[in-house]
Amino acid sequence: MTENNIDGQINNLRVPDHIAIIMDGNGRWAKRSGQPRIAGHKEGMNNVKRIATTASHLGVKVLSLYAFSTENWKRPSTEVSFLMKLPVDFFGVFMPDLIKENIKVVITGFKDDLPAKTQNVVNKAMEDTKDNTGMVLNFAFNYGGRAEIINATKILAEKAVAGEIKPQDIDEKAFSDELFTSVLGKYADPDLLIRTSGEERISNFLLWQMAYTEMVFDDAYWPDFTSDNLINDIRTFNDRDRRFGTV
Ligand code: V07
Repeated sequence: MTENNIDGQINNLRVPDHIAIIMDGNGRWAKRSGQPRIAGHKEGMNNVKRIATTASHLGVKVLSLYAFSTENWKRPSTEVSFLMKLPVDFFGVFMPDLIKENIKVVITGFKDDLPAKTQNVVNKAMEDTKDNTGMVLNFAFNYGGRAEIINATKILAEKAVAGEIKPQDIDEKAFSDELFTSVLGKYADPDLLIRTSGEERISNFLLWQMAYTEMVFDDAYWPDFTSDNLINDIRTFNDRDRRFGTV
């Protein structure tokens, strides 16, 4: 945890190392002002940059954002196509800011199932930022918690069949090593999950990794979620007692 006191404005804020966010409410944000859903997604994308910048300045080590779930393919095809272009827009507009902020981009999810163009763009973004030493911006993209667990299980089963691992050697460490989040090293498990827009569910995000995560549900729609919301939610987190099942 990083102690933060930016210019004396943010006193005694203990900033969690890994914050995960379910960016919900983009469609409702658009509907509220009579706009199509995609207008909400676009504004939501702009907010990713604002919140990532704030998190980086606060000293967050990993910011994980749930961008697209393995279930989202069931949405209307026009919306899916639009969403698949958002990473292209995002890096097209914000790559210079990410470089300036020393942010490293990682993608966790089933990347191979993405359209080729989207894959190329995200691979290039990871490549262009791989030597950055600041905050890790982790996009959970075509991600699903159960699918991730099954994927890890298959890998371990294949290793067992190939004689590379003994079933009795499968422990929490061996299992975590096969999850997408293993690239996050010691920060693989979020300390704090924030879900915007008032819904109080995990919705198949980071199931294994959230065993001990504190959850804060914020009523703001994602496009309206500001740095002040983030700081308030961190304060809520700070006010809770984390005991990891001990007394
Ligand atoms: C998406 C904007 C944020 C609110 C949630 C719905 C819409 C950024 C990305 C993104 C993903 C991968 C990547 C770089 C950027 C994104 C989707 C939707 C599918 F490498 N925002 N955003 N991807 N929205």
